Parts: sequence; structure tokens; C-alpha cells
Amino acid sequence: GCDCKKVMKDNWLLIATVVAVVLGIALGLLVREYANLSNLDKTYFSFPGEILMRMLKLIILPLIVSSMITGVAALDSSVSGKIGLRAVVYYFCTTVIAVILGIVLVVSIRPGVSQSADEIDRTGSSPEVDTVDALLDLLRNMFPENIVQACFQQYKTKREELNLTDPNKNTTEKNITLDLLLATAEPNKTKEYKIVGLYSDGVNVLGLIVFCLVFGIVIGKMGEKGQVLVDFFNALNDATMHMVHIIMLYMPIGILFLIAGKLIEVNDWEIFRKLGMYMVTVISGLAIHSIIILPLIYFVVVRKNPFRFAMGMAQALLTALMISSSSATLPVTFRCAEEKNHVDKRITRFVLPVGATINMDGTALYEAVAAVFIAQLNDMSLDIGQIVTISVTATAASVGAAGVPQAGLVTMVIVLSAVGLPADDVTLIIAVDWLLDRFRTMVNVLGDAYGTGIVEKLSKKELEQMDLASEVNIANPF
Ligand code: DAS
Repeated sequence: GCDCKKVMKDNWLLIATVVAVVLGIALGLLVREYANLSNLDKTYFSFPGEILMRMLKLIILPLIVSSMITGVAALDSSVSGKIGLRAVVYYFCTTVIAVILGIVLVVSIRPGVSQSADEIDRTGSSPEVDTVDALLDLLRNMFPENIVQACFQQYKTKREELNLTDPNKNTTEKNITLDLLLATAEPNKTKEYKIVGLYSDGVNVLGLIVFCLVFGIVIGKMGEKGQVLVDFFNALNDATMHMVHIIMLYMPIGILFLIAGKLIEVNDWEIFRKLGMYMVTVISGLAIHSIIILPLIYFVVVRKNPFRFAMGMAQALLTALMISSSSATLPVTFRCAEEKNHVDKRITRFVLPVGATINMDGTALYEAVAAVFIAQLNDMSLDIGQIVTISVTATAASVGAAGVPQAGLVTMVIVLSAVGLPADDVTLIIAVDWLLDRFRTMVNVLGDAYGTGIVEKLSKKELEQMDLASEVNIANPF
């Protein structure tokens, strides 16, 4: 009937993306079986997927700058302060709940007790990191020395340092070092490398957000003089969202080759058996958090159907599952929250970029589970003090992780070194991280999305007052 036609019209992109995922998996498995591609062919094969990732990363910068600045400028500073506080309280509470859930599960399921560490072959290497220094990195990155440089932050990946660029190097090694992004402390100083999970593909997002927050408040307060800037960034935001729409038209094709390209790259399935219980622990924790805890919080506060809201976010959740980057998913998260779930733009523009960067429930749960799992693998019993340390550092490390693939793996080194576990043990769980990363990224995006609905509901009064005020202005503009 006609409603079926309407459903098709409204959701054709989601349906096309789901079809693309299924085709991508089928194509990947077929190519694995029947065509033994060289490493070079594999790179060509996932090339269309790489293009999608690059387009999404490209749009991150104008999207975050324009949405943050216009989002904050649209609110007067007393209101934005309250909204910001509600958002941060929501982020902190849901992240802590996720960590506690993870700890409870890994302590009761005990996935690492039967298994021993030497049964698992280590792959790759992870550099040592000093806990305090890495945590201080969070603060350092909030204040970039040079805002332009922060937008185009130069950083070396370990791949360049170990010149792993030759295609014959086995892909597992390349993946590991590629994702352990190392930012040079000072380009001209000694080559002291730090792990900073914050550079989301070349952009120091947290530093940018802090700058846009202050800049938006300032031009919002400038009244007439600042209006030209507010109008400029509003127009930039509209243009950017139109470009996002264009990118999304390409998404099904990009995702098809992204998932197919990934499947033909994976060569060690044995490791999935050895780490089976660990993966079950992580995935069940993520499932409980996203199917029970977050919807319950949303329902209690907003009094609406949480699963209908989640369905509205489906395109963004599927994108997060496919590209395992919440920053790169942000453009889609915006469109779903605003167009499908009709969340007020004054909330989404202000809350989503911050959420995508510091609110990572999935990552926090994962880092707590992985740290305890590694302790179990090393037959190390943790006392309550160490459990608390893991909970606190997992929360902090998830704030510090950027919305890039496997950032949670990078910042987890902080958690391990905080409880005296060898940082190198990260290499025990790297081989399955590419899959778990997708699921935790999906939970990260879901947590951010529910956050917009919750903060909007809690800020209903302020938003109505602002609407009233703007009507009054229109009524008697002089
Ligand atoms: N992939 C990260 C994200 O985009 C999460 C993680 O690595 O833990 O949210």
C-alpha cells in the first residue's frame, strides 16, 4: 500500500546500506575463498571504502567548527552553561555505569582464568607510555598552541617510523602500528613520542571543541557586531550538512567495499576461538548497556519509546558499525538526530560534537573488561584498590580516546600501566580488536544520540523561554 511506498521513500538509504552490508560480507567471503589476491590487489579492493572514509573525515572539520560555534552562539551563556552541565553529567554517569557493568561481567564470567597468556600469540608491539604523562595529554590537547595547526595536526604514525609502507609487510603488523597513532611532542624537539588517542585523523578534536566553545560564547555575546560571524557559521553549517547528504548517497557503495575489503584481510580465525569468552564478555556488556541501561535512562527522563528513537538512529549506528569511527559517523549522527528524531538543533549542534569526543560508554566498558581480562591471563589477582584504579583510568582513557578506529586500544595502555600490567599485553587482544571496535563504536554513538534526546528534555524550559523571547522580538522588533 501507500504507507509501504512511504517507508521505502523515507528509508531507502538505510535499506540500501543494509543490502550493501550483506553484499559486502558475501563478496568478501567469496573473494577469500576463490581468489587469492596479492596485498596490492587487496588495497585496490577496499579502495572505494577508503574513499568513503576520507570524505567523512574531510567533513569532520567544517562540521564540528560550524555546529559548535553556531550551537553555542544560539544559546545565551547562562543557558549553554546549564545545557553543557547536563550533558557532561549524563556523559559521566553513563560512562561510569558502563565501566561498573563491564567490571561485574568480567569478574563473574572470568574469561581469562582458564586461558593462559602464552597460548595466545602476540602480534605487533605497543610502545611504553607513562600513565601520568598520557593523562596530562588530555589537558594539554584541550589547549592547542596554534588553532590552525590543531586543525591540521601533523603526526607520525608508527608505520612511517618503521617504514612499513611496503605492501608485502603482513597486514596484521601494519594495522597494529597504523592505529597506535604517535604524535610528536614537539616537531622540532627530541623525537619523544606520546600516545595521544585524541588526534582524530589529523584533527585535534578536543582542542578544536574547546576553542569553538569559547569563540561561540564570545561572538554570541557581541550582539550586532558578532552577528555577521554567527550568520557566516550558520551558513557554513547548512552548506556542510548539504555536503553530508551528498556523501551519504555514496555510502552504500563505500560500505560494501569497506566490509568486503576487511573480510579478505583477516587471516587468523583461530584467535577468535582462543579469545571467545573474552569477546562474549565484551559484547554481552555492550548489549546490556545499549539494550537495557541506555533505553531505560532515556525512557525515565524523556517518557518516550527508546527503541523508536534508536530506530531513528539506525543509519548512524550502522555507519558506526561499518567504519568504527564515531567522529567520522558524526555527520550521519547529526542527520539522524535532527531529521529522524527531530531533536532541537540548538541541542544537537552543541552536544553531539562534544559527545562524540568525550562520551564513549562502549570504549570505557571495553577497556575495563580488557584490563581485568589481561590480569586474569597473567594469573594476577586484583584487589579492590586496583579494581577502582582500573575503573577510574578506564573512564578517563575513554574520554581521551578519539573517535578513530581502535583509539580505545591505544588509550588502554594507560589503564594497564596504572595497575602495573605490562603495556605490551595489549598485543594479546589486538587481533580481535577490529571487530570489537565496531560494536563499541556503535554503543558510543548510541550513547551520544540518547544524550541529545535526554538533554533536550531536561532543557525544555530554557528552550521554550528562548522561543518565547524570539517571538517577542519578532512581534515588536524595535
Ligand atoms: N573506534 C572508537 C570510536 O570511534 C572507539 C574505540 O576505539 O574504542 O568511538
